[in-house]
Amino acid sequence: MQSHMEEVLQHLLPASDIAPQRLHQAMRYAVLGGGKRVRPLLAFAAGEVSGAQQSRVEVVAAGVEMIHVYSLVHDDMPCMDDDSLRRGKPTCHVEYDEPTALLVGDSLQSLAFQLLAEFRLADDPLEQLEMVRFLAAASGSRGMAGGQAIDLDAVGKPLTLTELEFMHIHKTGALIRASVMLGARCGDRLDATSLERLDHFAKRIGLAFQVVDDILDAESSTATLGKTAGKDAEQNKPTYVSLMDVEKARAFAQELRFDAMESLDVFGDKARRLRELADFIVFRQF
Ligand code: GRG
Repeated sequence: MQSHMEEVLQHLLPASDIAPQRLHQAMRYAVLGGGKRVRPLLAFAAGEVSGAQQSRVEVVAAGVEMIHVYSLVHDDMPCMDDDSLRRGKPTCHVEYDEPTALLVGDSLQSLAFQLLAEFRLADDPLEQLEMVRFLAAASGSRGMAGGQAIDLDAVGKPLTLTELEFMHIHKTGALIRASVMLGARCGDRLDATSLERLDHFAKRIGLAFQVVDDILDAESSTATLGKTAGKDAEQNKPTYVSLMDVEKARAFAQELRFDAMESLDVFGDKARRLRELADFIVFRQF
């Protein structure tokens, strides 16, 4: 599935010989050839729950990955996290330059919404409009970008666990939730209970993703992660490891996994791939 996603992204990104070539090359550099593709995989797995057509989920999967990559490119810039390594290669502004990286992020965000408007994702156009709205809300100031603002504001400040959770629900959780909910909405209409169960799964696994990310940042090497390890402690950032210690953070990730899995019970075997992904998110080493 990951290699199929690579082909989909190759195809949906502007070709590198189309003007402006340098911007298109940089967009392709940032998106292609790296990353775990967790969000696209979640969209495909959620689409299995509702019997979604693969061609529809592909567009949603590409859209959420483009928003995600835009956030990584901007996050790595000197005005934010100032990092030089991402997905095992130089960050976009290091490989190209800062203005180009800024435009890469801007253009990927626009392209994501262009794709969601351009291709048929649902039989009912109003349902499709709601999907576009959902992704916009998840990405903006009351979702991912807002979470980033809270994060930037929190550096060096003591946060409570509740405040930390609030930040992550926005910064990482919102887009993970959008990946699951939009993937599912590409298929047959699900009843309110099923949508609520899926949403609960997405929220729990989104938080688990972040708890594990904090553990890996504290315990893994830069080579394994493909991005600079140990930055949280170096920058005095509040994390689940700094607030709880590693063992408690591990136990919390397991609790979240258990809760997430339980919410999939109603879907039986249709949620098999979502369960596999939940395991991947919690047990991953990179
Ligand atoms: C700049 C608007 C704006 C938002 C930035 C998501 C984010 C907000 C910044 C990314 C920096 C970061 C370390 C976030 C916490 C966890 C996270 C989202 C890690 C990266 O996601 P992965 O592990 O990355 O899915 P890959 O490279 O595998 O896609």
